[in-house]
Amino acid sequence: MDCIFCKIVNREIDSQVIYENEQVLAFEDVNPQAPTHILVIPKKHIENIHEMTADEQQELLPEIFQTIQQIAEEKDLGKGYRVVNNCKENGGQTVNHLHFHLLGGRFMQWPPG
Ligand code: D5M
Repeated sequence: MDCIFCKIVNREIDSQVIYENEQVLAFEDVNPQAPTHILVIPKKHIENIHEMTADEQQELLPEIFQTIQQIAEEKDLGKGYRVVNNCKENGGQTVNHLHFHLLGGRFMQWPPG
């Protein structure tokens, strides 16, 4: 499968890994949109949040959100941050491996474009 994030998981291409455990990987976004911009992904290839089974949700979403909380602590994002998931084409998803953007270190505008 030709998935860039699977290649990052398998260390076939380089990335700046922030955290990893058995199920989850967090790494720096290559095109940062904020002073802190980290992607948190399941290691397992799941296309997007809409394709997650109920079992995958139960197993992986707590891990992903605990990882986000932990990184936010480590990155000193006590003033707040934004978590973004883009789902499929109209959601602005460009990499078809489920990922959550953790953005922080500046004030976030609303609504998004
Ligand atoms: O976001 C996909 C995100 O993935 C986008 O912010 C760039 C990032 N990206 C793409 N390739 C890489 C590599 N190789 N390393 C780190 N980050 C990467 P989306 O929500 O799908 O639009």
